[in-house]
Amino acid sequence: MVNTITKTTKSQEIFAAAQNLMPGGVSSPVRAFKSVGGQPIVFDRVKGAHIWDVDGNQYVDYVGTWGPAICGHAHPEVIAALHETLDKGTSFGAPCALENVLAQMVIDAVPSIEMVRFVNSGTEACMAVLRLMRAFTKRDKVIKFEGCYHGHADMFLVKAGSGVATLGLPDSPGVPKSVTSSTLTAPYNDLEAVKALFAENRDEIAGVILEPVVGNAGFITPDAGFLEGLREITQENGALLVFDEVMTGFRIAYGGAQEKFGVTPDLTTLGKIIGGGLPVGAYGGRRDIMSMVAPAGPMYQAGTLSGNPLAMTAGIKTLELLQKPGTYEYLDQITKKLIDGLLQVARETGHQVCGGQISGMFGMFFNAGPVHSYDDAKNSDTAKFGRYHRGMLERGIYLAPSQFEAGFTSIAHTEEDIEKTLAAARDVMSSL
Ligand code: KE4
Repeated sequence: MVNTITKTTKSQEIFAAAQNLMPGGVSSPVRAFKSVGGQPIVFDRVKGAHIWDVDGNQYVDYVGTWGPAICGHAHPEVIAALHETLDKGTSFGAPCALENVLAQMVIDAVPSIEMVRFVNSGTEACMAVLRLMRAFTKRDKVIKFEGCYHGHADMFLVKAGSGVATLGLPDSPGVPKSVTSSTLTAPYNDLEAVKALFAENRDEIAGVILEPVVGNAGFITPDAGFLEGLREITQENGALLVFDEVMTGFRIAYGGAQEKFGVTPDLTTLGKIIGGGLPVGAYGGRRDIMSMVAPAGPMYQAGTLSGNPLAMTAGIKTLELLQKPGTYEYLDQITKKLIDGLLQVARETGHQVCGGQISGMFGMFFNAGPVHSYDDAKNSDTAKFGRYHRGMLERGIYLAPSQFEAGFTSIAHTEEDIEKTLAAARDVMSSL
């Protein structure tokens, strides 16, 4: 029987107080449940595939702190490694051998990366990689895709996904036109639009940056030939190809989307999983390009806590766990069972849906589909998604609080978790 959660008084009290202290009561907008309605739950603790809120309710978690918890929350080996490092201090602000270890693991794993620089978030990684693209090519313009999200730096807040899409914001006030005038956009999966932009801006475009699998407009996969086409077009135009793998890195394959699809960009950004739940971002790529980064070269980028031993430790242990044979086969199998089940239940209860998964990343649109672009995704019934989200939450299933976010599983998710989720979905969708 599907249990329903009724007591959430402590969450409500804490969230009410939070709203007086922090804008919207949150440290990041999408957490406020604005687009799905209802009150966010306040977490007390997490373990494996599960969450406990401050009222003692337990949930199956499909957000995984937005990707990092791919080995399950608070994995005992990660926690133990952190305790060991913690006894030696938290941050050095100086070289530490652990940076070499994680750097080597990233270089060994990601086809495009010959050298890497650690930062503290995906936003920082994307900001830095854009500056590097411009420094290397001596060109200012960059192409991004509608619905893709590359963090909240000014120049990327143009037709962005994730929280910008969730809140339906017309990008953001405070971003000067002078900054976004160099940001060109094209619909995802539209190679002709990209060719046209290169023709209209000959020799002015530093490069193209994209999510090789989109997780910030819901779950959108690249059409056959799209990534290969971008590789050709950028090469033909003396521009760089950059994969923002902050979400897909180490998630859809150990070597990310570039390994999965066999297309090697010039530069890559990473985050989330490589920090194992602590703040880490990274950018890396061809040695000749990365050699421009200070102090090796003239392009400046810096950070007080970059490469700190605690974050390096969590990342190292997480990647070690992911190297275990069968990891990605398990993620693929458990997530396929989940999304196939959700789509089947939705259709059996009369709803128009589409969706899919790659490894431990999935998404479902309330939309007959197919969804190839952000415009397609925006045709989804977001009000119905909100009712679905709330119904699942009441039944102990924690989904990303937006139609324009992907979902994540972990190696800690079990068949039992999936069965519970599908039972809850049948209950909810029968009464949507
Ligand atoms: P952070 O600055 O949030 O670490 O990374 C920014 C970023 C860059 N690139 C991609 C592809 C990303 O998905 C992200 C961050 N993802 C969102 C979730 N869609 C973070 C969650 C949030 O903003 O609260």
